[in-house]
Amino acid sequence: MNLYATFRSRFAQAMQAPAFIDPDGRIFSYADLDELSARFAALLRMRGVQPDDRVVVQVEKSIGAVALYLACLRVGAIYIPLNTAYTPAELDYFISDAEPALVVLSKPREVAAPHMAVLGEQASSPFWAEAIAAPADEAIAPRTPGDIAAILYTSGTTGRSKGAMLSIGNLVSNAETLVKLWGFGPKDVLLHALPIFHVHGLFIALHCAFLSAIPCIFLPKFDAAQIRALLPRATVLMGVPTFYTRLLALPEFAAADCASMRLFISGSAPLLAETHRAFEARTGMKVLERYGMTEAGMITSNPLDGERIAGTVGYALPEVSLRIADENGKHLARGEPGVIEIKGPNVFKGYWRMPEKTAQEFRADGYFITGDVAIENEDGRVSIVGRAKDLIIAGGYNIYPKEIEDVLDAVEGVAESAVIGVPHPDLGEAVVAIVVAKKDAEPSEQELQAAAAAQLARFKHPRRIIVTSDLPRNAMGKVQKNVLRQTYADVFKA
Ligand code: MCA
Ligand code: AMP
Repeated sequence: MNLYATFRSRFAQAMQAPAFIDPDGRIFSYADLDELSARFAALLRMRGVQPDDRVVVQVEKSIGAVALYLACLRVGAIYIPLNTAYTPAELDYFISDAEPALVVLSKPREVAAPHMAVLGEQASSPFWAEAIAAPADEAIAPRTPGDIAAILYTSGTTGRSKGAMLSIGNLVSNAETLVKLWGFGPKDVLLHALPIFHVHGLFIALHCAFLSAIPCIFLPKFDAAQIRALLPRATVLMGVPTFYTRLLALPEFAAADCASMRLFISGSAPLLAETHRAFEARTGMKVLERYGMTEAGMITSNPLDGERIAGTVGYALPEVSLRIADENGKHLARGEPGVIEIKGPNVFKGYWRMPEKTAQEFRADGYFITGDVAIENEDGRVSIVGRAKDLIIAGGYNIYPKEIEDVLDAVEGVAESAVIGVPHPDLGEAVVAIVVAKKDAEPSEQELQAAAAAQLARFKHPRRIIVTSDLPRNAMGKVQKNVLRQTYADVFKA
C-alpha cells in the first residue's frame, strides 16, 4: 500500500482529465502529473533517497512542488514541507532535527544535509528542468499503512517545534472519509488558494481532489478579487476564516458570483458566527465549518445535508471517537466545557524522536489530548469555546507565544515579556507583545522588532509592542494572560 498508488488507482481512468488549471486556463492533466512525479522520483533516487529518508522542502507553491510531494510518496521517502516564511535560523533547526537526505529550497543555500536542490515556481528552475530531462522512473515503492508518509512540524508550548509523524493509514482514512462526507463527485472543481505546506492545503484539499480525480484551480496565494472572478468556474472552496472576511469586504461580492458553487468550507481557526451569518445574508449559502489539527487531520465537521450552525464545528467524523474531559482525563457530561480528546485512524503516530513528549499528549487508553476546549451538546454537536494551550492563530497560522517571548527576553534591557493574541478584524487574532523593561533601561520598539526579524518568520512578529512597568500575576506568580487579553482586547478595533 503506497499512498501514491492509491491516488493513481483513482485517477487512472481519467488520465487525460485536468489535475490542475492555472488562472489563465492552462491545463495540467493527471497524465502530466503522473509523468512529472515519476521524473522527480528518478531524481530523488539518483540522489540516493531511500524509503524512510526525510526530504525537507521549503519552496513556493507550484505544480512542481506537488509533483515533488508525489515523488516522495512514490519513493517511500518522508515528505517534510516548511512554511516559506521561515527564516534561515528556523530552517536550520528543522534540518538539524529531521536529518534529511535531501533539502529542496527556492534559492541555493548551504545546508547541513547530504544534498540540496533548488526548485522554483517555473519549469525552467534547476531541479524542475533536470526532472523534465530525466527518464521517468515509474516504480512505486511497496509500503504498509503504518509507514510514515510525512512529518509536519507544529510548535510546542515549550518553544521547540515537534514533528508530527503522519502515516499512510492516517492520511488515506481521513481523506476517504472527507470525500464521502463532503460529497465530492466527478463534476467538482476545487478552488485551491491555500498554502501547500500545511495539512489544510496539502492533505485535505489535494487528497480530496486526487481521490475524486477532479481538477484544482491552483492559485499561488489567496487574493479575494481573483477568487471572486474564478468562483463561476468552481464548485468547492476550502479556506481559513480570513478568506471569507476578505471576500465579504468586497462590496461587489454577491450571490450571483456563487451560482456554480455547491460548498464553501472553513477551518484552521474559529469562524466568527457573525461572519457565517453575513456570508449567508450576502450569498444565500451557509459556510460549512469543520475542525482539525495537524496531528489528526480533520476531526469534526458540520454536515453537508443537515443543519450547519454558526459558531459550531459539527459532529465527530464517523471514524473518530471524541470525548470532552477534564485536566485529569475524566470524561465530562454533555454540556460541560472541557478539553477535546480523540481516538481514531486519523490520529498521528507520535512526535518525531520525542517519545516522552508523545506519551504526555496521550491518555493511557490511547486518546490524544488536543488542548482545545469545547462543549458537546446532547446530540453530539461540538462548539469550541477556548484553548487550554497557549497558542495564537493568526490568519490560520499557529503562533506559539513562548517562542516570541524567548526572543524578546533576550534583548538587552528587557526584564520579561508576555505575548498574547487579541481580536483582529482581518486575521482573527493578531500578536501583541507586552514588554517589561529592566530598571533604568528603555528598549526601543525598533530594537525589539529587529530581534524578532532576525529570528522569526514575518507572520510571528508582534503587530503591536506595549512597554509597561509590570505584568499581572496570580497568587502562584504566574502571568495572567487572560487579564492581559482583556486589557488589550480593543487594540485593533477600528
Ligand atoms: C501573511 N502575513 C501574516 C499572515 N499571512 N501575518 C500574520 N498571520 C498570517 N496568517 C503577513 C505577511 O508576511 C505580510 O507582512 C502581511 O502579513 C500582510 O500580508 P498579506 O498579503 O495581507 O497576507 P496574505 O499573503 O494575503 O496572507 C493572508 C492569508 C494567508 C491569506 C490569510 O496567511 C493564508 O493563506 N493563510 C492560511 C494558512 C493555512 O493554510 N493554515 C492551515 C494550518 P508585511 O506586512 O511584511 O508585508 S492549520 C491546519 O492545517 C489544520 C489541520 C486545520 O484545521 O486546517
Ligand atoms: P494546527 O496545529 O496548525 O493544525 O492547528 C490546529 C488548531 O487550529 C486546533 O488545535 C484548533 O485550536 C484550531 N482550529 C482548527 N480548526 C478550527 C475551527 N474550525 N475552530 C476553532 N479552532 C480551530
